[in-house]
Amino acid sequence: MQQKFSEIAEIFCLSGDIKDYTVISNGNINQSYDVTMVTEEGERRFVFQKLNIFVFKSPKRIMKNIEKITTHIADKLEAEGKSRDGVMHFAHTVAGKNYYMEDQGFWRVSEYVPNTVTHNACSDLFVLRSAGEAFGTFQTMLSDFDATSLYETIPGFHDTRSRIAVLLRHVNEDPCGRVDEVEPEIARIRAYRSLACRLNELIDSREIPLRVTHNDTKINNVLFDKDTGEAKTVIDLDTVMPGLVAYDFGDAIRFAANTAAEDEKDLSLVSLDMDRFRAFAEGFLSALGSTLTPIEIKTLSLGVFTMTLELAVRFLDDYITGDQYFKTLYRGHNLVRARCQLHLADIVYEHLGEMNKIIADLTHVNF
Ligand code: GN1
Ligand code: MG
Repeated sequence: MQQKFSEIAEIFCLSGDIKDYTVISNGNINQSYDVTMVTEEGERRFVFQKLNIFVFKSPKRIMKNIEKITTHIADKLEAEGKSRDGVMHFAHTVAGKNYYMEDQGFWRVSEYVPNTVTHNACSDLFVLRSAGEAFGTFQTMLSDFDATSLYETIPGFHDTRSRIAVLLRHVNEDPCGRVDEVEPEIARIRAYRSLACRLNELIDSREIPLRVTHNDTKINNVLFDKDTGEAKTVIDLDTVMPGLVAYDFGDAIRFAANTAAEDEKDLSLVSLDMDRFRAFAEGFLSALGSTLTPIEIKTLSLGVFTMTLELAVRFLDDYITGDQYFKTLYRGHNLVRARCQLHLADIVYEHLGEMNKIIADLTHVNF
């Protein structure tokens, strides 16, 4: 790898030698490395990333989107006299490209934001409030961005209705002979189908507006200041596309308010921590609240349910089609993930009223 990284460093015009690197284990899709280089000015750290081109069929389009988004946000931060650390910065090749494509892969390099940490799980309410604010602010920053100028990098990414339809088609085809084993899960997904498609209906009837959203708001997609715990930078911009506020809110909660890991085998550990929910919601709504329409506010909790069920559907679909999409660490990993998310969806369903009450309380909107 060292040799490969030297080659890539040169292509991205980074001077100095590779000192060492570690594999970044966060993320279920791309391969990421934390690379330290020794330069004349001292040590510098970068994130070298190899994109998964099975998942991202048009990686150049992703990088085009990212260029536009980061420029837009950086210009705004600058105009407000704030630090550019709040937005990711990618290295460019001699030819001015923010990627390098070769036979074996598609590479990009971003600067490591100094003095930051990521969290895979977090019970610190200050950190969660700050994460909520960061994702809310990210959306505010892009509220005047021309959504039509973005490529839809994964068409139908959060189209829950079509995700379920695809799953059920694969259930009929049963390409790997794994369907027998998952009958109970499929029955539960069928039972939830109409509620899970409610957001689709609201989009169809134009009752709910599309905005530019992040679409992958796991808390480990935020960099936090090591000293203060405050959120500094939102990362992983691969899926920034038109979407619903409820997607970003929902995906964040299903990950951050779950008291267990996304792939926990012991389902008794899975629960929804309502203090964490409230903390994230407070931060998110403090950044976005006044710009949201009543219907957007009233569908935030539904977003939590929808995102949780949708991910169960995606993990289960990947399992029955042979584990090609998400990275897996062992046989059956996707099934474990699907069961965990489905169990969480049951819990979220039971908490819809309580979540709505908290959101009503924070926004003064009557439900
Ligand atoms: C993937 O790459 P990562 O881990 O940030 C996935 C998300 C899922 C998530 C589940 C492009 O995100 O949609 O919610 O795994 N990203 C893509 O952990 O499919
Ligand atoms: Mg990602």
